[in-house]
Amino acid sequence: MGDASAEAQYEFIIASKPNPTVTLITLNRPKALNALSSPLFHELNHALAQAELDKDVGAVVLTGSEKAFAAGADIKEMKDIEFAEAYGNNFLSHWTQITEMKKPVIAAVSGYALGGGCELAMMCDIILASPTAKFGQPEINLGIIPGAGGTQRLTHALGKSRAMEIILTGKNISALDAEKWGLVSRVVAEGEGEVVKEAIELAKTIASKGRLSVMAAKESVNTSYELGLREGLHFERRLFQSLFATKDQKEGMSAFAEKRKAAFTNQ
Ligand code: CO8
Repeated sequence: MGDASAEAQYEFIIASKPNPTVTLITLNRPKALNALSSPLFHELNHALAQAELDKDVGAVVLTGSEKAFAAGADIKEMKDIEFAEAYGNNFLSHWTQITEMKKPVIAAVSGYALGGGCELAMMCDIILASPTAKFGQPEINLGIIPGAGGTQRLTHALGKSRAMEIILTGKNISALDAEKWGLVSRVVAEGEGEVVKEAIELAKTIASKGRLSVMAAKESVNTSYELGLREGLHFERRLFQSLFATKDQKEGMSAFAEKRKAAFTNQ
């Protein structure tokens, strides 16, 4: 069921709760193929902050339309920006708030995920793709380079040679190649709304786990991007040990021993 009060307050996105434990955020600028603008990010950041605060919510799904997850940053909004303004106001700096989320965010991608759209999907924790999904970093065709992680996250996902080819030519990656190359975790079945349905199911599954261990797992996986193996393993071990201070660890292990389903309380 959609949450009508949440839907009413935004112009460029729709926020709803298809399940009490899941927030669904839908980018909603259909005429501009969900081109990402500053006002849109303002709303997105607000909806994400609400989801982070909502005690019932355990995971977030971010999606677009059937035709476009997002066709990039809004070129018309950007085209006249001068260096002094871009640099002086740290242009795009508030577009990455999604990476600060403690709760997992799943991108459900149909159609175009280009430029900033591809980068936004890559800022999420898991990407599910519909067979129509097309990923790419076409910035080179506009005389710029990716500005919100494309040269970094795509290279981590695909390796140097493939990332170079994609970024230097601006050509798109099909859903099947994205799956084969590890950019997305899987391509779902064909059909309108299928990828969102799958993403909501996945979000519900994650939300049914203990919140503290989900957050710790997300933090630990993300740390593997930042640290070398030795420091990463050390960080993981310390987080692992700290979870023995939680009630959820006692409950999870007792439930296993007593052959019953764990009732996590997120404490
Ligand atoms: N910005 C502004 N408007 C756009 C954008 C965009 N990125 N993409 C599409 N639109 C608009 C079109 O101008 C058009 O508007 P109108 O009807 O008023 O002419 C409408 O959406 C429909 O688009 P098309 O008619 O072009 O639709 P097609 O189906 O023919 O083509 C494409 C679809 C191939 C996706 C095509 O629209 C396209 O190439 N779009 C631009 C893709 C692109 O270059 N993206 C990269 C932008 S630069 C960028 O993202 C920098 C990243 C910065 C960091 C972001 C942080 C998250």
